[in-house]
Amino acid sequence: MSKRNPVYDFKWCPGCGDFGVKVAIEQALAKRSVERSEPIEKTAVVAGIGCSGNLVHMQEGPQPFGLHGIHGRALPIAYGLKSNRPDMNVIVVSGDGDFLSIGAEHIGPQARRNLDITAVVMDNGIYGLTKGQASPTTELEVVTSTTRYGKLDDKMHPLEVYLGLGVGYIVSEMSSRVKQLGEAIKEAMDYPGFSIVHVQSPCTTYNDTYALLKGDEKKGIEPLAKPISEDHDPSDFMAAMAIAKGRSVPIGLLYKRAGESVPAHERLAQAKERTKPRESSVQQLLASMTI
Ligand SMILES: Cc1ncc(C[n+]2csc(CCOP(=O)(O)OP(=O)(O)O)c2C)c(N)n1
Ligand code: SF4
Ligand SMILES: [Mg+2]
Repeated sequence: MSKRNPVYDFKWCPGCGDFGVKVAIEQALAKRSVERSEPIEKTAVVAGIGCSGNLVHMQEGPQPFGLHGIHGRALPIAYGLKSNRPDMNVIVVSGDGDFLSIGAEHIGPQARRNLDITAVVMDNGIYGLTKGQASPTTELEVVTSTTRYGKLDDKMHPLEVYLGLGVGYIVSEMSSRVKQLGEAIKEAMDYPGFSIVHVQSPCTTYNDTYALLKGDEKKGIEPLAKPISEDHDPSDFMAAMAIAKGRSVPIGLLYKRAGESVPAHERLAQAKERTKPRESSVQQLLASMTI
């Protein structure tokens, strides 16, 4: 396909942060395509369910392959795809509910496996598609349709979670910084292993955090989003954790694990070179049977 999906009639609300993420992904893919002389069809975008996941249908211009899966299962689908087609560039697009609530159990295994994909997580601190329920990243005490007395669970801090689960490459960005976000996604795709680009992508309908993130001088609001200091060494795990635990929303490359990153499919290829597969006990039993 060379045009966006003509039959999927979905529209983001005016001002939705996901517009910026869409353009950033288009820019990142276009740049990758030129740099590697690689057709755009060498990329597949695997989407979860949510306004964010609908990005897979909204892309304009030359189209990557798109797979729209089930809620919370974008990572296992990406795992299946990448395992069978390691030559493909695989991106996951997901929301805070999709990735960090129903789908959270998949982050750790893929991080330890070092699956060579890039997950772009659009965090709006709410379930947007289903009309405004609390998500793991909704602030404590916020009233939503599922938290009528205010949210009672503490807010999750995704960057700390990613670090703790062993993700090797972590970027924190904002949807309104389209050019920088596009560059960050492109670099994350170049990383040979599991990378996450966590994007603050405000929901203008149910949780409009633009003023909080960017600040508002007239209202005396200090911006919550602050660029990571140029002195920061992304290979310093403890420094990355200290930034992640800070009060502000860091912007930039938070963490890149030191040393060589050997992705899952290369680990398997290397293991096959090194060792012969051992027969299972069932195979041994069958071999010993005389009929
Ligand atoms: C198994 C299952 N449970 C629940 C739903 C309903 N559902 C669809 S999207 C969604 C939440 C989406 O939130 P998020 O991932 O933050 O995406 P957003 O819409 O905010 O971008 C839920 C609960 C579903 N589709 N499937
Ligand atoms: S409901 Fe929120 S997340 Fe969904 S399209 Fe509208 S603004 Fe975007
Ligand atoms: Mg959301």
